Amino acid sequence: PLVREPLMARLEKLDAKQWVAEPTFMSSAEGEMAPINKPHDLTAQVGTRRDALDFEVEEAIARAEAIQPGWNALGGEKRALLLEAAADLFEDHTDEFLSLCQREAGKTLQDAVLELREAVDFLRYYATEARRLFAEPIPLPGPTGEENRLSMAGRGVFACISPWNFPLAIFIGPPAAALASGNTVVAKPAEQTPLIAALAVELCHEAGIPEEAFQLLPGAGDVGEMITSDPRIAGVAFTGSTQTAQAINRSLAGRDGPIATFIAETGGQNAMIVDSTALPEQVTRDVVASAFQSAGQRCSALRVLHIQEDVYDEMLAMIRGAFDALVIGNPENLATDVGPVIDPDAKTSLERHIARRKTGGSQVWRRKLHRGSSKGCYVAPTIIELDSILDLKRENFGPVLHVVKYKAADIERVMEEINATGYGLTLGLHSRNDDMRAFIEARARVGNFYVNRNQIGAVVESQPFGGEGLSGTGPKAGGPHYVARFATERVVCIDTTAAGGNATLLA
Ligand code: UN1
Repeated sequence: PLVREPLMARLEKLDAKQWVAEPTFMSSAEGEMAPINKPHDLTAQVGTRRDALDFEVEEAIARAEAIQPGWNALGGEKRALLLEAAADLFEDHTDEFLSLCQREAGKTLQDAVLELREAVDFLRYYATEARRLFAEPIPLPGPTGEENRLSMAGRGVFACISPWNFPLAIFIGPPAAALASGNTVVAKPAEQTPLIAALAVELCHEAGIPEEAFQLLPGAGDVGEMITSDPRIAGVAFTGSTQTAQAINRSLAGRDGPIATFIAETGGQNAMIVDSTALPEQVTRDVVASAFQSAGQRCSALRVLHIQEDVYDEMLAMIRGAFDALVIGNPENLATDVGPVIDPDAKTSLERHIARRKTGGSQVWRRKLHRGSSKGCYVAPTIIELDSILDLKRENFGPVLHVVKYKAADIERVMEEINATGYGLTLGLHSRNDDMRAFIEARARVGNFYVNRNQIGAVVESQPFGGEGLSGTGPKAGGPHYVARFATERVVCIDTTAAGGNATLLA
């Protein structure tokens, strides 16, 4: 009896469980319950979601606003303890989170484990940051007779809008930072993955974070739009597409009231450069992981591989060999490397892109899909040859790798083209030439530059993550400046001379 059931058996038992996502404060209103199905089997239901109604959004913000001063007054240490208690509860619910990552988001077990790890790391790291930044006011210099100090406080109510590709880690990271800073939060998860978000919020409440301070508002873009256009929202932390970030930016600019803080982490057109000094086995391993892990559904994922002409045929042959060995299938099977994409729309848009490149005359290699794949949203992993990264007009968010051949003499132009995409998220380099590394590093305009390794899987605190340009506003998630961006600074200046300096001047 002391031997615990193996993980896979425990997860299998959870397969029957139906989950529900609803607004934190449910009204008696009868909203429509929408089914959430597995991306890899659209006939299998995981649970239901009820979107927040307009008046529920309205009331949620009012509640969050009312409790914010009290939450802020708790101080950094107490807020840190609550976030750490939530992290402990997340770990206690490992099975449920892994099961939901697989069933609701179509993640492989490996991805699900990494996702939970990252969520817990965010909670613990931002708790540490709450202690560091919100402890005692910082004394500032000044002349004798003047006392100056600076302290940090929450801004008010933060809206956190998160994507389906990291339905737990990126759902919880920005709210954890906002809460750490003394803000209260209304969180809208992606419409595809509200169930895992609902469990995360529930556990935060169980840990002692007041329900009013962290509320869930499930819904699609209209709910997000209603939240961000509300002048009571002091800041928005958004992760998702560049287009949506631009729309939120316009909406924030157009509203009356306080100037909102905007933190956005968006898309990429991520490149890797492989020169003739690179180690082929290492390149193969890292290219395949960067392009196809998580079915390419990471904003950090490699999209355009640039290989030096001298080694192009050899490298591509090895990469194609590893590509041909990828196991595509049900993410609930342990052996699977590549699972489904998130939904039918994602599949359609990727298939359209691939078809267009084929018609345009590009060389295209595709894997065959497994039997039974038509029940789910599978896109066969694909490699496409291109002349230039600038042939791509937008991010293709899935298991599609583009390959460009370049001549050593053209490396300057290659870097110019990569920068000309306007995105600036991740860049990879495989080279054993230190001069080449210095050359690329000096020209790279990306948030995260990875050398001789894969270019995904940034670790909280070790590799703070986030881009520039079309890829986002910074600051870097999981880095030392992130939590501070959710806060406001207040300076108190006291005249400590007996009569008071101004009084003396006026006399
Ligand atoms: C995202 O995909 O939205 O480094 C960003 C990584 C992850 C990327 C998260 N932290 O792969």
